[in-house]
Amino acid sequence: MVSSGLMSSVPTVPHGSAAGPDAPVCAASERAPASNDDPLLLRAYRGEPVERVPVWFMRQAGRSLPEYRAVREHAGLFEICRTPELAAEVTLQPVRRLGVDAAILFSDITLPLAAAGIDLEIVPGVGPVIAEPIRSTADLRRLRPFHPDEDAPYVAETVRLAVAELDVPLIGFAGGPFTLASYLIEGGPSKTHARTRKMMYGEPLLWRRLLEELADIAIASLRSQVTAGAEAVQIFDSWAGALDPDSYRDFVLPASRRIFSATADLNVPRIHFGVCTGELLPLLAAAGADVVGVDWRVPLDAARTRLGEEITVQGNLDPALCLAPWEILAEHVRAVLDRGGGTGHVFNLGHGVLPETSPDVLRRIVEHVREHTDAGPRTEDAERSVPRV
Ligand code: 1CP
Repeated sequence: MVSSGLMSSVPTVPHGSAAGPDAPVCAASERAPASNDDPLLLRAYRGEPVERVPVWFMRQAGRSLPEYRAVREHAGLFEICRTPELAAEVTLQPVRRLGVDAAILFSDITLPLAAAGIDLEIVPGVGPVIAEPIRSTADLRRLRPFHPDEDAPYVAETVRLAVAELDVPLIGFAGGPFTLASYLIEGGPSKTHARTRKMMYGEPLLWRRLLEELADIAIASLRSQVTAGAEAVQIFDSWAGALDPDSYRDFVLPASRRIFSATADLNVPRIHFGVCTGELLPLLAAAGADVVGVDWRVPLDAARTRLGEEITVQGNLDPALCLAPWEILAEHVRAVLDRGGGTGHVFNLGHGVLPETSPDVLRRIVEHVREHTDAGPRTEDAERSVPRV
């Protein structure tokens, strides 16, 4: 597994040596072709038959871990994100403690917005709060183009530091266009996204310009993370499920497609996720995703029917089950695995780890996923465990 004590053992890599969005990306032309020696996670994302189902948890780094809370006592969230040694350390913490099959970069979906000129703070107990929300064409000017090399070199450096210590893939990520637009327009977290939908329906030109800019920010950010060593990326359009399918198709899909088509040459698996997206699942795939993250509201076998066999599914245990007695939780873990069908499935929660979750429970889930799927495909699953073409 990963070694401990990253902060003392890893030499600092000079800033600014990673390629930005304009620099040539080695990934497309120089990345080794897919091979059986590739990490389990990547083979599962590609839909290949695997010896067992890989597992990681959204929000695995963070408040459920005492070692994260210890770092947080001395540094704010963005301070951690902007200090590569700290951000790499908290990226590695869950891999060491839980034995998961992937690390996820420690950052936040709103960080590139702050780096692109938006006055934004993460307020404890609230989330991202924007001093002056974007509600007009004039406001939109405050959102500058995002150049990761100059505006946020610490992200690529965090990726490099973490990857040097990891023996599992690092997943990079970016916020999806609807979710970031919602924070910018509402000025912070919202239950209804009412102002967001008001702009979407009422000022479609302004909306489209905003979403194009947000797509460009995500593209630049993802390309820079992959160039620095991320081996898969996830687009968190967490709140896109606030929309009906027609509205998503008309008002968000063009921007999502832009992100997926401008990252296709990176040749890494790209995951598309949002909560409450049962009705949107085929559209999340149509954006160009290789993998669709499914929340706990849709059983994985039903999700697969909606998505088609070409798409790998990721999920989808209800995070609240991690607070239930072990036997009940274990039964649900097995149910998720059985509905996932063994092939083309990466085990995860249906949304992020709740802060009150015990890390010991997460570790036990990892072990249980291994025990339940380790013996290779079970007889009844054998048919489904053939490669999908
Ligand atoms: O100070 C803290 O520790 C506050 C909690 C916290 C953390 C740990 C926030 C504030 N952001 C983060 C880091 C973070 N954010 C990560 C890395 C950790 C990991 O996954 O292991 C990631 C992937 C994110 C992504 C993120 N931020 C999303 C998408 C994922 C999801 O949960 O749907 C969203 C929606 C955000 C916004 C955000 N940042 C923080 C909070 C509390 C919120 C949500 C606020 C809201 O309800 O709208």
